Amino acid sequence: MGFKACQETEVPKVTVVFLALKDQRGERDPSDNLGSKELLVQLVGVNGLPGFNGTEGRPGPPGPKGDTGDKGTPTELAVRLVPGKARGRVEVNVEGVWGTVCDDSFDTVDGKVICKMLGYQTAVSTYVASPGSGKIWLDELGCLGIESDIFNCRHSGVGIHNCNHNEDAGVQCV
Ligand SMILES: [Ca+2]
Ligand SMILES: [Ca+2]
Repeated sequence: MGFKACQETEVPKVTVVFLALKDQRGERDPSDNLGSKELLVQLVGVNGLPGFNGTEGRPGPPGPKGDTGDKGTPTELAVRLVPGKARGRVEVNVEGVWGTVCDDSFDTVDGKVICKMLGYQTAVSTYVASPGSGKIWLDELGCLGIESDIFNCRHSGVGIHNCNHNEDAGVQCV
């Protein structure tokens, strides 16, 4: 009897219990060298079951407002009739500056392209309009009638002309 005797006879039994516990957890390593050191670990006991999950938290406050989107670029028409709407002196816009069109070689085919740009079907007549002022942007227009932009028609070059404002072209759209 006594501590010494207990240690000698009972250590092997406790070792078996420890092996079984390890098996339950599927962690048994055959190379484990079970000794008295590991028996002390077994005495600490097995961990309890994990607790239940906590309840879900409340939703957070709404996020801040997003930035305002970029402003769209307004599509300004590059042509207008003065005074308009369907009839007037032809004026075209080049980089924000309005100017006129010389009536040299100007006919209803050229007028048609302008009228279509303004949302009309075609041009029925052209005439020498009341004089405009400032730039004379186009001269010697030679449209085919299929162009969607007056600047795509053949002409003598933007700002190149031999005209005066008493030759400013006018058109009647329908
Ligand atoms: Ca000319
Ligand atoms: Ca022409």
